[in-house]
Amino acid sequence: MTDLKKGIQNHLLELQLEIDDIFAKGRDSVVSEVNIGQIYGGMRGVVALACNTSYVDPYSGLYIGEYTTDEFSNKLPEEIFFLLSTGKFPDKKSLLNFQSELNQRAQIPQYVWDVLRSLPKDTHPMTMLSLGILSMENESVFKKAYQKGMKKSDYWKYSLEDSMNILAKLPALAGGIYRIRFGDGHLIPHDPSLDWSGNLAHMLGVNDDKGFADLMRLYLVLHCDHEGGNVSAFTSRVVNSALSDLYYAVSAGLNGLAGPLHGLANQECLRFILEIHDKLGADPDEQVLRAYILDVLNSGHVIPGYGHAVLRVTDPRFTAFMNFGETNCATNPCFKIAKKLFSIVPDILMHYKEGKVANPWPNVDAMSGSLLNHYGVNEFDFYTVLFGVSRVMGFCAQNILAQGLGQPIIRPKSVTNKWVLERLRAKG
Ligand code: NMX
Ligand code: MLT
Repeated sequence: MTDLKKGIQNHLLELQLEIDDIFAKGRDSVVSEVNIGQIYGGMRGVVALACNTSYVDPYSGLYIGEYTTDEFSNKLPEEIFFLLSTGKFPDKKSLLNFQSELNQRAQIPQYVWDVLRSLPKDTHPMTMLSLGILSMENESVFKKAYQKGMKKSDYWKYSLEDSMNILAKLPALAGGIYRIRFGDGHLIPHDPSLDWSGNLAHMLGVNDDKGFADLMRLYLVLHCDHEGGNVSAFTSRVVNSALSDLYYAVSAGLNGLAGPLHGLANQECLRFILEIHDKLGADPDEQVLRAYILDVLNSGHVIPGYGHAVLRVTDPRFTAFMNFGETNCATNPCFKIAKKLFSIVPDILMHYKEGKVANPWPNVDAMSGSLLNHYGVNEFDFYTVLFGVSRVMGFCAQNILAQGLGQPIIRPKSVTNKWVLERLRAKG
């Protein structure tokens, strides 16, 4: 048994003991009330599911295990996947074994490229990523084992296998999508001497600058997971709870991530910054920029990269990216505009329409695109693919642990307006 599998098994035993203790103390205890506004308002703030990979504190941001964003942001993505799924960082030997496993499973079947090359030339890269994963669904070992009648207690082990096969292929899949969609279509071979993020940087074929490889590492760490309620992770979890294998569940999660209010804000931020650069110049006057931002808001559009459903402070992931930019591309025009927006937008959002925006501060997307642009990845339609490569780690870890804990199909109750009205009448 690999160190990763052993680590997950031990983590599941620990988590199960915690859950047994919680149930013994108060299985019927109420932790959250749901009001009518929340039923119609996206369940905002409703505590309705357990997720033990990560947690988002509204005032201190993302924790993975006990580690703050600042404490884990210097790690390798492979170490992060270990932490998400086992609750601990790997030792050196376990890390090397994991990286070797990923290298052995990195080869993508030719039919995947045939599918992707058959698509219209202007297909969105997120469509290509979701489809690329789904096209391999027939490789699922979970599905084959389920059809043979495997025990429920083994589900997570086969989902771990599917996870390893999917994660291993993501750098080549993302690199190939970039080369097919934006380049000469020539695929750059996987380099077994490079780690997971190093291979992604390599197979994009954009920039062999060490700074770009460092950015890819940081990028794949910071986007990995964001507790269980974000659209992409929650979608993936709900789909996998029906025992749809991880190829279906990962593809579904990526489809959620492709939304402009979620992962696609990643690309929309750079589009926004480039429009400012084109219309107002590289160093716009503050008052002119304020007027521009208000025009965007008054036209009914959101300011991409700002706001959050849970956070009520500047996203620590934004801060990590900004610190990277200060060190590596402080004079880049897009980076400077992104910084200027950071000095202006929160104040505007705080006061706009009596402060209707619950969180006026930047989220993970407000800075990341400017850094990619600096290193020559100018096709911002591709940016969310990088977000997706990282987020698949969270999808896989959350679903492996949920299966290992025997969590059932997710199926909350919906009600009609009629039901709500009758409820209100009964309350008088
Ligand atoms: N610009 C303009 N208006 C905003 C913004 C923003 N950045 N954020 C929220 N609002 C509006 C929101 O549209 C709503 O308006 P209305 O009542 O007219 O529909 C009002 O403020 C209240 O919304 P909130 O409760 O503050 O935000 P909610 O929790 O509903 O949504 C987001 C959270 C992240 C979807 C929202 O802040 C947003 O649309 N941000 C811009 C898009 C973005 O950056 N998304 C990426 C999030 C992170 N990620 O990677 O997924
Ligand atoms: C994420 O990383 O998923 C985003 O910040 C959105 C969220 O947490 O809802």
